[in-house]
Amino acid sequence: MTTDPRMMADKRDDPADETGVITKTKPKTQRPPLYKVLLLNDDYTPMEFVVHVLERFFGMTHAQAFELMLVVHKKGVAVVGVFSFEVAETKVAQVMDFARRHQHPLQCTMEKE
Ligand code: TYC
Repeated sequence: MTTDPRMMADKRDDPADETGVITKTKPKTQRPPLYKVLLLNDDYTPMEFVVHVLERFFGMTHAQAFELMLVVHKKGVAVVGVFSFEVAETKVAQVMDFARRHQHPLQCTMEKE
């Protein structure tokens, strides 16, 4: 801070000048958008396969995975995780590829939160 007139190019630095009322600028930090990864129910994929998927690709314990599998089974769909775009895209691709290789119709999608 200065009161020397030769140094007062910026009005915000002058305590006597009240014409420039903007005293602070808000730093606008941009958070990256998040994406929900959804698992959909179907009539054919075995429950144990879904439990395995949730353990393998979403880091859940067997108990967590079993509980969430039942939510999908009963309600039709559930959010299994929230990630950045790239991580969500990778999870969806991993699940879809794993299900396809085992010839199960399990569907996994993503949507912006
Ligand atoms: N509904 C399936 C069954 O009864 C189990 C299942 C659960 C399938 C969750 C998909 O995302 C799913 N075998």
